[in-house]
Amino acid sequence: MKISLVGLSGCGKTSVYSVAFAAKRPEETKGLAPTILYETRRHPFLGLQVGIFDFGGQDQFIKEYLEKPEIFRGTDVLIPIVDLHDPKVFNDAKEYFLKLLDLYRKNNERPKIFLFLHKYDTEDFQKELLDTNVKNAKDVFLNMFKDYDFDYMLTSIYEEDKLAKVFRDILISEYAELKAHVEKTEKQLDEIKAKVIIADISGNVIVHNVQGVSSGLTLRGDLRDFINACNTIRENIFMADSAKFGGRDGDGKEIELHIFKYIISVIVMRSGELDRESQDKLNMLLNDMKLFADLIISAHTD
Ligand SMILES: Nc1nc2c(ncn2[C@@H]2O[C@H](COP(=O)(O)OP(=O)(O)OP(=O)(O)O)[C@@H](O)[C@H]2O)c(=O)[nH]1
Ligand SMILES: [Mg+2]
Repeated sequence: MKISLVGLSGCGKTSVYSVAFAAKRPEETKGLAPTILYETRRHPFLGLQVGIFDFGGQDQFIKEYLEKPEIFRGTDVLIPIVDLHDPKVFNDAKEYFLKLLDLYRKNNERPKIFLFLHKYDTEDFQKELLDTNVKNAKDVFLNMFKDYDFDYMLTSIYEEDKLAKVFRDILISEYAELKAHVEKTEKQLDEIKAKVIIADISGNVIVHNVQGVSSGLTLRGDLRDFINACNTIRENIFMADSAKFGGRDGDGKEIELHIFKYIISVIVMRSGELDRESQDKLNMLLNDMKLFADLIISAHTD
């Protein structure tokens, strides 16, 4: 799967990548240098190799790409990014996007498009201006993508959890049935009185009910290490595609890790026994995740 991030210089493409996928804190992006030409990164997600192309937005590079359109070829998801703090260049951005759409038309390609109306925050910016800019941006950009499978969202690197969810939803949009499944799981989690984290085996968080366990899509390092270690045991010692691991201290604190089909991991943390209802719900959730893993595997083999 190829995702292309496009937009004018300074609109926030590399920052979006860094916060959503590379566990950077938003403040750390303040010193980012402009991207030269373009950068590609590979990111495994639910067993799928995702290629993220970050196209530097300085004029000379845009000019270069538009002359060598092959590098945009094969894009499954196009993410045009608009800087809501810089309305002066809305029209320049629009012109760039129109040229890109022209290229795709010539190539006979039709990527899905998710427009980010970005920097939707008041970090070094006035609240009153922000709302005006959103309105103007909608006027300028919303009707140019109507021939496409299109959606738009208000994004900010200062809302990391929301940004991670936006990407999670974009990534699972490739699998038709998964989205409903994830939404159901989100509801189920609210009703279980234990801490539960559902991630893939590479440590991308998909759903959780614990604060502060992820940075963007990336699960906290210690828990990622735990999954990695258990996954190695699963593969080398159990030689099974699914397995369960657990740990407990003297005071009844417990952690449990379920791996389903070498793709999905569910971490459950609790202190003491769960009440009956939560336990039932947890069992249902685990069953569901087993199905979820099956769905992913069959989507891969299609
Ligand atoms: N307030 C705010 N600032 C942001 C946001 N995203 C990025 N920035 C800032 O915007 C500046 C430029 O970000 P970059 O990610 O380097 O921009 P870029 O689109 O990659 O630019 P080029 O590589 O030149 O195309 C940095 O100072 C970021 O901290 C956001 O959501 N809100
Ligand atoms: Mg950049």
